Amino acid sequence: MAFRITARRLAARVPAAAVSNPRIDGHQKHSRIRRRWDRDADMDQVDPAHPARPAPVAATEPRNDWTREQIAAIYNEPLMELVHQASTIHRRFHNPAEVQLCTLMNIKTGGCTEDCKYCAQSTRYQKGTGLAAKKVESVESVLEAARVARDNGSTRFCMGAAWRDMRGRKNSLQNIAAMVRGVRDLGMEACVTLGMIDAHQARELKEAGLTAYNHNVDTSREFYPSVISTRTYDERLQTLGHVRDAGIHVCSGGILGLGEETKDRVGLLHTVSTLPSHPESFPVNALVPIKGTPLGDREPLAFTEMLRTVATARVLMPSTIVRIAAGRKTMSEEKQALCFMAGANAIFTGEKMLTTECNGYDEDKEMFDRWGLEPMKSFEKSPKPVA
Ligand code: SAM
Ligand code: DTB
Ligand code: SF4
Repeated sequence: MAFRITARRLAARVPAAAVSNPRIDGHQKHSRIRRRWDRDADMDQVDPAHPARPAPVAATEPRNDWTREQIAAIYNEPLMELVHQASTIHRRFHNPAEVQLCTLMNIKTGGCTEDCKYCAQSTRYQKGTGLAAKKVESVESVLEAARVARDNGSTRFCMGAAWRDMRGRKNSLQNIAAMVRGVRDLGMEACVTLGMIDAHQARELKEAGLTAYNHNVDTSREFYPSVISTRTYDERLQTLGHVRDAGIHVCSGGILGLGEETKDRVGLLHTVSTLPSHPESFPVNALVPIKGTPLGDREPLAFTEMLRTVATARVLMPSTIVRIAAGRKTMSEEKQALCFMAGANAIFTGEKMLTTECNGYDEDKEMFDRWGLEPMKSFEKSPKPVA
């Protein structure tokens, strides 16, 4: 069972009417938050605003039976309360000082047949983006970049290719298997993102030693068709199933700021947190608007939505690594710190994402020093603190 509901916790329940009056005045609202904070101190309560659900802050193990209503209730908590709860859970499941450093390399730039409206690498928008397609990088050049990443403290190397899928790419897959083996020989975790793969391809990657496969569901099932028409949500989920069945860690997250609504961010969180096993990694991308793509002129997402998504992910999937992915370059250090406080514990570092800029190694080292953060060790997270 995911939660231990004790008599003491049930006794802590206050009448719902006392806390759910929408006309509650400022002072009462304040003391409501305080009362809940007081009780959180011993992490032993039922959420009075939602007595049907035990407060997730008491979680001692992951669960995957969340409803959309429960997720929306968590997402819409008063923000400081949500961050506090996420932070409390984060400390129970992880060492809060540790943040995983991951470096990304585009091993096949541009020329993609898909129509993802946010993407610089789709051929559909090539006239506007001006991005030329390139050939696949050589194994040597990839391993050289991985060595630089390792020497700068990265423990995971992620290789991305602008492909719809791996059909008819037998040679490329063999090349990529060699890259994976080389990265693993450097003592790093290896991740790839190559579009859709089948069960056989997943097994081949597993045999090469692949640690994780990145394949984002991106948004809610409902909003997805307004962003991508060339492949379905279910096809995305099928690939995730092949990855999981092959014994490879699943890295699947989303992209925010596409024009979606709160219910779509809740839908995204619902999809990943109700998979049979949670993804080991959940990347949160904020749209980097690319000139020439259909979403090139979108206004930036409010940071509070990013923070709510990070914090809610931490509450729903307590063991998962929550990764701040695209969009970090334009976030202030203080905003990033708030995300770390709310449970984010991985970043991409090292000058370049796929086609856009990333925060550099030195810049991130300095930030870590200022905030008392340290790079997560590969494979062996420090023992988690005892609750
Ligand atoms: N082609 C593969 C695929 O689509 O799975 C792998 C690469 S794709 C670029 C990986 C992810 O990067 C996307 O699913 C999306 O979440 C994110 N991404 C791509 N372009 C982005 C942008 N302009 N801003 C933010 N995130 C972006
Ligand atoms: C993920 O979720 N984000 C990364 C990684 N996985 C492959 C990619 C972000 C791409 C940002 C836009 C670009 O650089 O083109
Ligand atoms: Fe292709 Fe991936 Fe870009 Fe979509 S996100 S256009 S599949 S490279």
